[in-house]
Amino acid sequence: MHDADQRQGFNTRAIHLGYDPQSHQGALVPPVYQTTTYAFPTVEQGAACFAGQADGYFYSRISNPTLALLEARMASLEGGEAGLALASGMGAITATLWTLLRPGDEVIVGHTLYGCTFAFLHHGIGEFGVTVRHVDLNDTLAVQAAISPRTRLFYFETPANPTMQLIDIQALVRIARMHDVLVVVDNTYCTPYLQRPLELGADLVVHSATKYLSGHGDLSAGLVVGRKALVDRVRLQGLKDMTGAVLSAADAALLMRGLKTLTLRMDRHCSNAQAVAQFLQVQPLVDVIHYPGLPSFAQYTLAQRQMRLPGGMLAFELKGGLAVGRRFMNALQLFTRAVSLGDAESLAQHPASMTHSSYTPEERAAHGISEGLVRLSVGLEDIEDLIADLKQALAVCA
Ligand code: 7XF
Repeated sequence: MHDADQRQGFNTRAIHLGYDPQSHQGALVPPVYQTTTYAFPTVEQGAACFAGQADGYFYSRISNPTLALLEARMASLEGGEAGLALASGMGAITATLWTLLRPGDEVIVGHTLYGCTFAFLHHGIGEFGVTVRHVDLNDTLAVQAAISPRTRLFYFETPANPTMQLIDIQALVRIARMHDVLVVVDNTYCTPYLQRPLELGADLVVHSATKYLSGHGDLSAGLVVGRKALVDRVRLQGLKDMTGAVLSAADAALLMRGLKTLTLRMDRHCSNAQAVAQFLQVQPLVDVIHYPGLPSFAQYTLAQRQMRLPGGMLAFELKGGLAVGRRFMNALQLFTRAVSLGDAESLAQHPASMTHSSYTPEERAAHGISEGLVRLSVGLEDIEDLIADLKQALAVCA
């Protein structure tokens, strides 16, 4: 019996939790339940499932045994009671917010957010009667001033995509508790290996599992983790009735394969990113660099306290702004010009024209996303080769 429990280590749980090969013909790797529907022994049993009076699978848009194993593993790794797998990060975010917010409600969100999350807030749920307020969530007075009796939740990324700004989760949770407000954290950049918001008091964590959790750029997935009562609501409203953003069982199985090597990959992402940041920091052409592992990073102390390691993402600006940034990116030979993050391959992208093009130029300026910002997702290649590529691309710009 390999059924790991919460006392076992992170890696052991990522590999074994919830699965006993002896219950599955000895198969080392869990079988994939490639089925949409489930046979009821009797009409009465089917009715009880639909009424929520009996446990059991009845339709894979709602639940599936392969997804259930993934959900149990992610719940354990995040330190939450329950998990929910969805078809994408946006599936997880939209299902969660559609479930928790109603017309007339207010939501307080971080200063900067991933472009499609921003678009969903302002052009999706914002057009259905929810008021969205961006606040500097590290400014306690500003947060308190923005709260009203209609405020239902705080929503943010830490580090934020693409600015790398951090939010002090514990400090914000303290304010949320005083006002009966839920705290929802997008933990995509960190994964539960680097940061566990639920242990700091957050109510729900959402993920784009398309990134580090799967880790190989070959699937789209999202996850929600937190208290069972909340996650059940997201499953039965946001997933089942509102978005239908169900993850395929085959992708759930691939995602579980990714989880088995999560900490090994994250350790390498972080050490490579640290070396890249230290290299870039001393280049004459680099104007400003944002990486939580640099002592010059404005929130270095918070990063040390809140994150196990500083992560694999960084952003920087070159002297000469957008024009030089473009020349630099076009000169890269090993870094791939692509959006997304957390893959084995190192990726470089331009937030203003790519991931954050759903902001208007005025909105980008107001939300701290400069037009010349270059974002790197540092991969798993040999660090000497990554540095050599950056060096030759900088030489082209000099
Ligand atoms: O729906 P997806 O799986 O692509 O996840 C959406 C999402 C949610 N939260 C954060 C912090 C994200 O970064 C993303 C997706 N970001 C990619 C990027 O920034 O490169 C998307 C490429 S347009």
